[in-house]
Amino acid sequence: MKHGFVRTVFGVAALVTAGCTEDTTVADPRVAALTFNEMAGTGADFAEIINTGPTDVDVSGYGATDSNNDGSPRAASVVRFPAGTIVRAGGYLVVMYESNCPAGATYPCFRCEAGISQGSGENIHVVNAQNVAVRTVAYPANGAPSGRSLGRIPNGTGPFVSTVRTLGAANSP
Ligand SMILES: [Ca+2]
Repeated sequence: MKHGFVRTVFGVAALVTAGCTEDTTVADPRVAALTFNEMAGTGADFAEIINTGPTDVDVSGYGATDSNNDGSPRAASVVRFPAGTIVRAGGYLVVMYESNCPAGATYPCFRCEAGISQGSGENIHVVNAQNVAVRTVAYPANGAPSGRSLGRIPNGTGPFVSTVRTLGAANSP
């Protein structure tokens, strides 16, 4: 069971637990152009990250994970991005949660050995080498029905709405 997230504002997660509010991300200029862009907690769970900037971003040594019950990054589940992992300018990185990466993926794709909680929702994170969250998004309970996803429209910048699954590609309503 996962509890605790409430809302996220572009990389600054406001975590409300038992009446207190806590930031779960740190400022990190290296990943400033990255944002969660699409996610699903059903079907093959995944999260897509987009590089909205004009230059490639090297995320070697960073990682992705799900959350502890308090919404913080779960260190035990971190999948580490290996040396040479680059999110191209305007490009994508996909993390599959307890699911395999699509065959023939042309974008960086990694498998995290934890699922995204569809029933109760949870925070999902990009973490730095110290497992501190540098990007966090709250996947809401039942955020996407089976076969669909929750993605930003317009792609990369808009609010999260119901979308078709477009792993490693621009979102579509
Ligand atoms: Ca997409």
